[in-house]
Amino acid sequence: MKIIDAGVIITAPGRNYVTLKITTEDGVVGWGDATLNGRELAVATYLRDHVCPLLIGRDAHRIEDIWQYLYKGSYWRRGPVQMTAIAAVDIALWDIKGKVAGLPVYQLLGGAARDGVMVYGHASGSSVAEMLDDVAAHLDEGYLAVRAQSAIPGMDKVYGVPPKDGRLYEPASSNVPQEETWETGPYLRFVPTMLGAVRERFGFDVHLLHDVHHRLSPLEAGRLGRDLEEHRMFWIEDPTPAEDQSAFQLIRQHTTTPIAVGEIFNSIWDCQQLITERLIDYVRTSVSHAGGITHLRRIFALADLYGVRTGSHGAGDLSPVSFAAALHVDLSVPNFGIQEYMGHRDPAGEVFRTGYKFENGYMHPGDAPGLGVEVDEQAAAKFPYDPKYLPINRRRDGSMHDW
Ligand code: EZ4
Ligand code: CO
Repeated sequence: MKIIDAGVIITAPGRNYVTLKITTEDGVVGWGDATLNGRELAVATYLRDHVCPLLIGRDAHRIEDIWQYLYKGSYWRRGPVQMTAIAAVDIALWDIKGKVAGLPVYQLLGGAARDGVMVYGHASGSSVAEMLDDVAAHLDEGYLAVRAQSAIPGMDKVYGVPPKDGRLYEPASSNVPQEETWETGPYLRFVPTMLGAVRERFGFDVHLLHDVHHRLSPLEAGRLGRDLEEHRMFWIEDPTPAEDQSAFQLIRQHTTTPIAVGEIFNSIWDCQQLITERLIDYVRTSVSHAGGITHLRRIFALADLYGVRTGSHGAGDLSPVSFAAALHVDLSVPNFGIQEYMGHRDPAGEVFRTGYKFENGYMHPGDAPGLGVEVDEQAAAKFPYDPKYLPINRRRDGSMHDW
């Protein structure tokens, strides 16, 4: 079944998304997500100029071979741009295979290993009281797991807390990155109290998560983990910049608070040491940034061997196409842990027609053949690309810090 067309759609229904459309000779269309927040056009160009021409005439059914052809064939391997591009192709080919088979993708992956996929939502506030109300709202909606982030006294802007004007907390609204100020001391002093307040009000039945967003040193992360032990966290996420994998040995020596890492990883090699030395508890690689369903399954299989569970990234900058793909993988792997679900704000729903469902804290991708998401190209054309950058962090002395 030959591929006869491959093209890229860039649209901004609320935020930027890059979508790959692959068409086969018998008219089957597959969709892939190629969105790399803040660097969207690099992936779009990589696909348009270097990948799409190579797809024409290839057999859409040979997913593994096409994956290897694009990965090994580029000579310059890995990196977020290439791996997001390969992911888009891979996701679109799984969509096609499902549509041709008349089966939802999770059935092709071995079928459902559970009835539903537990997701966590984002609760936040510009004060602890406001954050607690947001946790309550999530519990009312049925969530069993909630990530809590709050503004920190003495700090101007903090990751995970949206501005009052209803804008998203990332990306920045301007055409240069918004600058934020980071101070480790106030953060480390405040966070245990903030998360303790959640336990005080809601008890220990709700799964509680927190994203550190790569900002601490290994020793600081060990101290935070230790301070949070009494609050029995589901996890703390990205405690340190994780390209330094051996740093996690130090964190592990100091705390039993579970650690989740990997949303910015793009290959199995990025998490090899973390998994094989059991330095983390959850691997957060995503289907769209880590080489698609084909490569993500390989990472998750390695993780399973070492008792590491999955906890994939699912922020709003991953389009509904990759969110659906994530749910298919989540439903089918033995070592699923949890799935992040930030949702997509309208008008994203005008462009992406989804079939996945949320019920009582669990999600299901639905049973439509393929991924179960269709893209309305006419609607997409109404929302032109809108250049945006993620924010950056500086310390008070002006030096750059991890965001
Ligand atoms: O900052 O996806 O856990 N979720 C996150 C996200 C990331 C964004 C970056 O584009 O850390 O909110
Ligand atoms: Co994160």
